[in-house]
Amino acid sequence: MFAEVPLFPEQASTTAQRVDALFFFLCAVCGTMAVLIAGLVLFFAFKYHRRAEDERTPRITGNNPLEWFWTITPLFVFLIMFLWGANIYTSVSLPPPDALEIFVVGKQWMWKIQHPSGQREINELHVPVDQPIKLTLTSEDVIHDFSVPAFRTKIDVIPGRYMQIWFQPTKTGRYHLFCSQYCGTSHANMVGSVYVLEREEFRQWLDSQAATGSLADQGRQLFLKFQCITCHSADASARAPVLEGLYGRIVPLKDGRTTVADDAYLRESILYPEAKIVQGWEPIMPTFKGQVEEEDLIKLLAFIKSLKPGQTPVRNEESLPPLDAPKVPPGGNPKPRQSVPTYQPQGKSNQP
Ligand code: HEC
Ligand SMILES: [Cu+2]
Repeated sequence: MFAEVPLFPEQASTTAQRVDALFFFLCAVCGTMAVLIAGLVLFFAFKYHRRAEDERTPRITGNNPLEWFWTITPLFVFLIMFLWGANIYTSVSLPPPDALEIFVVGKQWMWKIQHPSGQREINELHVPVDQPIKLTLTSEDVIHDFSVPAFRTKIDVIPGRYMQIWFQPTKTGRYHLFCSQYCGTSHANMVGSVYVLEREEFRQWLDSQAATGSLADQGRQLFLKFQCITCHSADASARAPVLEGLYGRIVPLKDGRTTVADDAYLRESILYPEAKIVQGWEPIMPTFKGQVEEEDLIKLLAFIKSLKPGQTPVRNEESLPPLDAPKVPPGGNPKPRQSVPTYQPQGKSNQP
């Protein structure tokens, strides 16, 4: 039975070996010290035990060289552990610029994944091999923890925040995905699989999945649906700042501070617009908290991030058909419709 329980997960990412090396070092140091101390306790207990009723312990006033030795030596050993750990930590938190960004939303009790090209999955994550993958994660409810032991990837997923981690798979195959933070009744079911595919296979997989446009395209539709466009048009003299090229820029604020327009700032601007007011504008933007779900927020962000000069959509009102437009489309309707909605400037209606 125990033969099926792996003692150690596979090493399937570029960080796996580095994490394991540090782990074995920690185990070796702790193990050596534990054995050494336990051994010495036994040895001293035996060697120095009281042999006669009137035996007295000699007065020992200390040994400076010895004390220096056992203070400085552990200090160095701990510093090695710290620097080694900090080195691995920084390298897993700073994704390389060519990383493929995938979005993860944790929710009681599932993982919802969004690919930049619009494909979605639940409790499954398909990625290409030998490619750095950057995950941007958030939660819809409580704290979860995204953990793929084979990649030695593990990060808390916190509501209201974007967390980031990256990994580079080195082997194709299927690996376990866990939520490793107790998050409620069905926490144990919040598991899934990561499929690492050859690049070509991954492309085929993407093609085989239905996607209604890229994340940015879907975000564009939401931008129209939530009427952001009525204020954020392409006209800089309008009611709100133009959002083109905003991402990554330094934004001057009303109170004299500045901030970088990163993911967290965009998120805050939509959910808590009053938190940071852009210099030169009035705080008239309504909050979209409670209206925009986490997954939609990711799409809106993808849209704003991709928005280049000249790409702001045209406002709906500006594209109304002219008043004398034909009521029947060219080519004619097969059956005459009962009620054709017509534009009535006086506010009257011709509905029956
Ligand atoms: C009623 C008009 C209005 C609507 C609707 C509106 N906004 Fe705004 N928005 C503003 C104004 C005004 C500002 C600048 C003042 C501020 O920071 O709150 C702003 C600021 C922002 C900023 C920060 C801009 C910058 O230059 O730093 C973002 C991002 C943003 N809005 C996104 C959105 C999105 C997305 C929507 C739709 C879900 C939306 N807004 C809907 C008026 C609006
Ligand atoms: Cu969970």
